Amino acid sequence: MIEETIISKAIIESYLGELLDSVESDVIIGGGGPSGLCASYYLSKSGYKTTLFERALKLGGGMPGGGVMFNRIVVQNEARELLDEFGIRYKEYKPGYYVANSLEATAALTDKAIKAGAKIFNLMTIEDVMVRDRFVAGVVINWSSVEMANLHIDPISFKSKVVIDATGHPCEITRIVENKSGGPLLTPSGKIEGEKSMWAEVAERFTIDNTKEAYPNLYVCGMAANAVFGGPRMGPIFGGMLLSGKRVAEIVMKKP
Ligand code: 48H
Repeated sequence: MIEETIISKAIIESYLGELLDSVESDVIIGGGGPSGLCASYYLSKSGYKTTLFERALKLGGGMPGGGVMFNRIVVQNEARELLDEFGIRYKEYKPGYYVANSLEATAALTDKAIKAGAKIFNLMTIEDVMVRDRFVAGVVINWSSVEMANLHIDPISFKSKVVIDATGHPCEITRIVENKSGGPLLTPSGKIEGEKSMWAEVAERFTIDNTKEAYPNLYVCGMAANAVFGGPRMGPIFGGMLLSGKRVAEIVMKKP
């Protein structure tokens, strides 16, 4: 015999328990694309209480779509060890260029992050941040369906020592801080510098070099790093996204 109300209670209790526990975290990550998932894996694996909010139903951001909807990604030599770490299979296409299935890559990143202990909430949008005397102290979230239906429903707040903006091209969290905090960002102009046109080689290096603090306690990784600090885009090569996710985790772990 199967009792439907037991199914309901199991889902509600299990989900709400995790949500309640995540109201205070060490690190909150906005965005579950490759860089955010990778960061959540390394932070959780090292014992950091890590919560990730993803607006969409499914994780992976721009990764599952590969290049022009061909579900393949390319990863360069420098990031090959990350493919091994996540158990993502690949083939060498030309020396130094590895091609992988983008669906397998997305699934592997998600699986490893959750099993390492990251608490991942999909269908939730970060619509604001908490700022205290010029540092970020957490995020303000609402159901993505509320945002999509344009309903006037107040959000709730989640606190953390660090927030990571992994929202990709739109760099949404940093944009909120820029618009509302009243203080300059830690960029050359004090504002979002803006993403530049495609130049894969420069862009891949730029992502890693600019994975850093953009405002006190707010770090950027992945495509958001290029958008915030003014780097080019790179197309469907994903090594920089993975390396940036790992790097932001390392930087946060070194933070006093
Ligand atoms: C909650 C949000 C919010 C919000 C957005 O775009 P992503 O895949 O980001 P990255 O940086 O990990 O990877 C970038 C890569 O996919 C890419 O676009 C590349 C390599 N482009 C190169 C090129 O030339 O175009 O993922 C960001 C995620 C998405 O899933 C969004 O839904 C989510 O963030 N998101 N989640 N609250 N306010 N904003």
